[in-house]
Amino acid sequence: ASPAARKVRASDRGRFLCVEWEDGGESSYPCVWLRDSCQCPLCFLPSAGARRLLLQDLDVNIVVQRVALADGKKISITWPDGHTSEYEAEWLKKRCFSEEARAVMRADLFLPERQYWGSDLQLPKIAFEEIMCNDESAYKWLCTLKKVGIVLLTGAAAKQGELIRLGHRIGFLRLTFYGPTWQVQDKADANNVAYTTGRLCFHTDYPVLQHPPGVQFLHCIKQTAAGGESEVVDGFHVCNKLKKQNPEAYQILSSTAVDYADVGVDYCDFAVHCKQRIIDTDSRGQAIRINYNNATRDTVFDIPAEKVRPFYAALKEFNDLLNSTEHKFTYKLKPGDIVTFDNWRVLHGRQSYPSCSEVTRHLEGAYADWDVVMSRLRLLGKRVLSRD
Ligand code: OGA
Ligand code: NM2
Ligand code: ZN
Ligand code: ZN
Repeated sequence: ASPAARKVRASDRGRFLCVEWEDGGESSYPCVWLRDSCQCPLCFLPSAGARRLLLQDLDVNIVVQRVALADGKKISITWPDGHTSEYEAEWLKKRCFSEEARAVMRADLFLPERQYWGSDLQLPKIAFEEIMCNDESAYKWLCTLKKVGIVLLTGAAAKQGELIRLGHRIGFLRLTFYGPTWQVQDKADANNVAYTTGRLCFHTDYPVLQHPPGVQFLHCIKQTAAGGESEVVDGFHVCNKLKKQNPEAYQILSSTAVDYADVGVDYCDFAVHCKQRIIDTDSRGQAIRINYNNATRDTVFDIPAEKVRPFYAALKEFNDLLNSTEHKFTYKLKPGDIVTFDNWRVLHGRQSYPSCSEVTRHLEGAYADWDVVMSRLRLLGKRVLSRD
């Protein structure tokens, strides 16, 4: 139950609307935003939840002419040209511009909470069929995926096609040059190092794409007796450690544009090239995406020669931290397991296994975008927590 408004008034010569709430709080709204956010049918298309008002028709210096409050619930404004706008108190309260209110709104929409982990990871596990048919379980799965960065789904059938079903559960999968889903197994003339029996050092998938897939699914269909163990590490946690331990290395990795290349044929022929910083940061210097696959890092390196050796020194330091026993977690997938993880945060690898004329290990893989996963998470949250 949101509090009702006690009093409304214009302030700063009509540039702001001030709302006093029944609980004693006060909120101040810039008039240009109020006019821009008018919910009337001329200014807003409810069926699309979208603004019809054009920016060219918005006066950034607009002031209110008259304000009124009806039973604490409805605030109406008359503008100088005679247009009127109405706002629900609850709607306004949610959009309060105070630091605290914005932090609540932000947390609600983007669930930014992170739980860092190292070798002590308690790998979260949920039954695959549970998340497929139960909304509460699906909500728990995606919340944990966002917060921890990794969840193991167990008990899927040990055959191809389960990831297509999982894709339908969230919405849709991300198509790439390796196909809608892809088969990780030892292949003749492999077009990717993943399709050999070799060791894969810690990497994120597909940094060669401008917008690398946010979420990755690996479904174990067949597992080799010897070798083939999986490794994961919390890249964001390691970034925090690197920043403390060697700020210069962190600075180099978060500013140097590294060339990536992937050329070949799979779903169709491809020649993909891209520049990525290995550690992508937000405006406050916090890591928000790791873009690192040593296999697809190009031999073309478009930086001045004198910066090359310091770059490698920084990368080595990062690589050493990723591989420290304190940070990495090792496990082995069983047929029917589906590991789901944040490909922007969690780096993954696998140990090598003996090559053999028949296929002894087979994973089916797929990607999804964070936009799609977060969308499903919000919808499940609304239903499960029965908010609005
Ligand atoms: C990959 C990969 C892991 C594995 O295909 O990119 O990381 O266990 N595979 O084979
Ligand atoms: N596969 C597994 O960045 C990469 O090349 C990761 C992608 C081939 C789809 C591997
Ligand atoms: Zn309007
Ligand atoms: Zn991979």
